[in-house]
Amino acid sequence: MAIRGVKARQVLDSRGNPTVECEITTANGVFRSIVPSGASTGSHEAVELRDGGREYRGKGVLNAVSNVNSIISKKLIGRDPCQQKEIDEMMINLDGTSNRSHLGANAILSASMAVCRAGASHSGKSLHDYIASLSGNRKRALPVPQLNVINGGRHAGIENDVQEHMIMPIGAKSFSEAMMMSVEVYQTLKNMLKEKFGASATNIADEGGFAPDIKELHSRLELINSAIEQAGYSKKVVLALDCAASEFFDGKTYHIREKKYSPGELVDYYGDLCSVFPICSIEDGMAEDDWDGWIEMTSRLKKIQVVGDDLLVTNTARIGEAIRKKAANSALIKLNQIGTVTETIDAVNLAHKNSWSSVISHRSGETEDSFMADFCVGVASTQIKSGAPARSDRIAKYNQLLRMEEEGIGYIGSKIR
Ligand code: 2PG
Ligand code: MG
Repeated sequence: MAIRGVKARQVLDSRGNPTVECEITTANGVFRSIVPSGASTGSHEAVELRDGGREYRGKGVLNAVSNVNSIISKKLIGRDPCQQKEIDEMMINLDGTSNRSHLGANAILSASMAVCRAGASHSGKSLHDYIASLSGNRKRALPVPQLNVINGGRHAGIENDVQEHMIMPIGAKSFSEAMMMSVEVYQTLKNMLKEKFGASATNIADEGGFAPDIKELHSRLELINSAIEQAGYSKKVVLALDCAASEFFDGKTYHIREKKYSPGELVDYYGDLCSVFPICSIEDGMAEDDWDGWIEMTSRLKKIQVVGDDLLVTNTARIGEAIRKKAANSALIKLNQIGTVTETIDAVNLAHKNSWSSVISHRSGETEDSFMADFCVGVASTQIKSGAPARSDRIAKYNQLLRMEEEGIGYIGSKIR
């Protein structure tokens, strides 16, 4: 049951940018994986290798592809794909840097995920059951989705603004009911936007959500909340934000559109929003290195989930530091922020051991690969963030969870923390 072949190629992501696909061949068949790519990336993330130069405006990944085909493949062929941990460690050592800048996190992750799929097959398990065995998790539940219905910031070409306005169907009884409620809210919102601002307000951005140019955050939340009410799901569907605040922090002051906030004033502002709207989670409310801002936000907004994305970058050292400093109470998890399946599992386990929640997340540049949906159930994360209920790059993950529901796996519902 050894790995017989390793082949990477350059394919495209949902924004038309090149990305790495890797195929691992064993006696059981061909196992494939594709790496996603972010836009509002944290500066502490593992390095995504890009070629530079003229082709694809510098965004080609042929060097990363060649690193898989000529360097990584030599070390993988002949190995047992069930040795995920040893294989990931081997690739980390082969790279030899702390941020994967030699081989590229995109090269390493493509192989790591494809090996994981091959390992699942050779263990005779589904991918999520196999990931559960790798992570030592015995629980099975389907996560609450965080669906980004209004896209802002970098994902919609709007400067100095909150990036993601999400809905969370915590009151559903099953994952399929959760998706039905979310779709109904999304389509109600679409009609409301069209009536109020005209059809162009329903144009969509990178993560499948609408991108209306509505200046006030308050007004955007009011609209989403009215859509929830009109669809008949008050209290069953609640709100969440990803502010991506590193994008509007100048080192001292936060700038949301033309308003300015000190870190303390920004916490006041979030607190006011939470008292008016049913917001249960705020991600990246503070910038990636504003540790004092994070500590203040976590201590003052005790009732909500305070999620670190750019702050933590799926890195156990940063998650450990945030746990010690009480700088968040939840970790956003992205496989390509760190570069291997094993390190991502370690990041989730560290969060859970310290009574933090975790949210498994897509990137704004996505693909048809639904690995993260199996990963989410495998590691027992209570939430998944995969964009709006629109566009196949987003829907692929939700559809994979709908398939898992047929195995009799229940819905986590309101027990997200
Ligand atoms: C985020 C992600 C995904 P990006 O900030 O959480 O929504 O965006 O992939 O652009 O970093
Ligand atoms: Mg984020």
